[in-house]
Amino acid sequence: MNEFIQTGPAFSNTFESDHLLRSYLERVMPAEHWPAIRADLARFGERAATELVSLAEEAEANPPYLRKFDAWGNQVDEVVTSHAWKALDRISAEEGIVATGYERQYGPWSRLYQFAKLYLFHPGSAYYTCPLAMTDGAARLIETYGDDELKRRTLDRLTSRDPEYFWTSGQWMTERTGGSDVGGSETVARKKGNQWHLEGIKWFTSAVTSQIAMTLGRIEDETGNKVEGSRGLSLFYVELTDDQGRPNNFEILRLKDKLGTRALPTAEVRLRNIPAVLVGNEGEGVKTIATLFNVTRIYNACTTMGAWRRLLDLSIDYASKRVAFKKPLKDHPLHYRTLSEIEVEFQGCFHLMMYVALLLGREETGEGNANNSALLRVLTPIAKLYCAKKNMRATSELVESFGGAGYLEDTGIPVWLRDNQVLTIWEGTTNVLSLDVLRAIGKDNAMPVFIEDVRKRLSALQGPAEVRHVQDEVGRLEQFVGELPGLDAEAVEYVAADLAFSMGNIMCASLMLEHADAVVHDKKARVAAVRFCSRPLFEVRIDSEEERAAARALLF
Ligand code: MFK
Repeated sequence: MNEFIQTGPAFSNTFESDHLLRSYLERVMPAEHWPAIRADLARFGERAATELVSLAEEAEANPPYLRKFDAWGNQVDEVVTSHAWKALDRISAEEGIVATGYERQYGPWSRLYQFAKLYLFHPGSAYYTCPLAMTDGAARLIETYGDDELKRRTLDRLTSRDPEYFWTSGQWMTERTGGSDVGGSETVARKKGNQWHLEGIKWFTSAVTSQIAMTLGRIEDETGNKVEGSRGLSLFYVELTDDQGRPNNFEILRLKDKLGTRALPTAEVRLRNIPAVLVGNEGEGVKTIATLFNVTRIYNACTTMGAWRRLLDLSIDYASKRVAFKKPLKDHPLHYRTLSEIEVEFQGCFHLMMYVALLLGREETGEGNANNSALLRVLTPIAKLYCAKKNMRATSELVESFGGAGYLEDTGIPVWLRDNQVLTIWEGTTNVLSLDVLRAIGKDNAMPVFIEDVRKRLSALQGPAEVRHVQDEVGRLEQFVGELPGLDAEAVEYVAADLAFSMGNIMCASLMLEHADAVVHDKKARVAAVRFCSRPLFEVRIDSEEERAAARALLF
């Protein structure tokens, strides 16, 4: 009898094995910083490939549960999490996954270093990166809008490396009436004396075990009057536990039964006059919390890339081990073509994500040029939506690349499919973020800045055909922008996703060419850039009013 047993896929030190990460950082980081950063990432890459993997598996196998009452009938609302989940919290603090961005030891490059570490951390974090994203966003928000008292109370904790002192933050935004359309939120904020209190239900509260949360409430005056819509919402800071560590004037109604991210406790909560502190101006809650979700959106892009790299590495390794039709999968033309196209897409997205991290670091340290803010503003939603969606498509292909094994839970492959799906959803769906790109273009004049940034990068490169192709595609984008004033609002919204993906394509292409030009000895970078650029990049399809009506009539 044939006793054949297939060897499974494996991986090693995730920094040392990541050619693109190393070559990119080595190129971009100043020479005086690189040795220290390299040493830390190399050490962490080993931890990411060993200890973190075991912890993530343990956390996934022991999902959190809600202990609603104790044995004597007292309502305790305790979310019980696994040993591994708690260990991931401690490790994230020790490793400075949030802190690195605020210590600013490497000036504008601190964020790049931090996001490189986050990228390595994520695939073995069981989504502990979700609370960390919100913690980082809250720190940035409090740094920007908090008063001295709030800063004193929270900032050191949110950015601490001491696990005993470290706090995480939730971002409680979504309600039953207000998901993407946060303006529909029903939570009411009332003031008694000098103290605000919030009452309402928050429908999705990830990081419910955090110490604090940033949330929105609609201010109601003594006569019961409220301003409707998003202009009536204000931002509040709440502390989640009382002196005995119990929920502080809120109730955990249930934990969500999610498709994936099962180690992460996401809850539905009822606020019962929870004491709150107003942050920023009354009625500017959405605008103020945007500071937080613009950070979490960059986390989303970064964690997407970490997840993508891991599954792709597993698939590449497996392609060397698995033999079919008398040769390894890697020698089958259709198989290596499929994986190489995914690698090319990955590299484009990687450059886009890292560029946004660099822009964020420059912004926060005042080292950016005059265009930095507008570029960061528009590339944040583009990076989030573009990376998440491209990864989701790649994930389906990569799961398939394992054949039947990819469909078996105990290979550890299906979890990527479940978990990656959240990345296109949380912190704004693809369509909502495409509309945010329009907002950035309309309000922050981001389009000329975007075009100038790409043109400047391309003009510094030698002129092979692919550079000219990208230049032509930028020309098509510019021509479309010229036509925009002639389109009505519905026509513009209709093409918002096409526009966002076209801008993503063009930015990725220019960044890949720049990298390939700078690392001339690196043939892989050139091959990836040429392959990425040898296809249409500007892909906006403008339908007439009749065509749009016909598209709608297909469905409704
Ligand atoms: C990992 C595990 C996850 C577990 C499961 C998760 C599943 C559940 C997912 C979640 O619940 S995560 C939370 C996701 N929710 C969002 O990300 C919200 C998505 N919706 C949006 O982003 C909408 O675009 C938005 C709510 C912001 C629309 O708000 P408005 O108030 O209707 O729009 P408006 O009036 O244009 O914007 C108000 C102000 O905010 C404006 O400023 P001004 O007052 O000065 O005019 C905008 O310019 C500003 N603003 C909006 N978005 C901004 C922004 N400013 C900077 N950056 C932005 N991105």
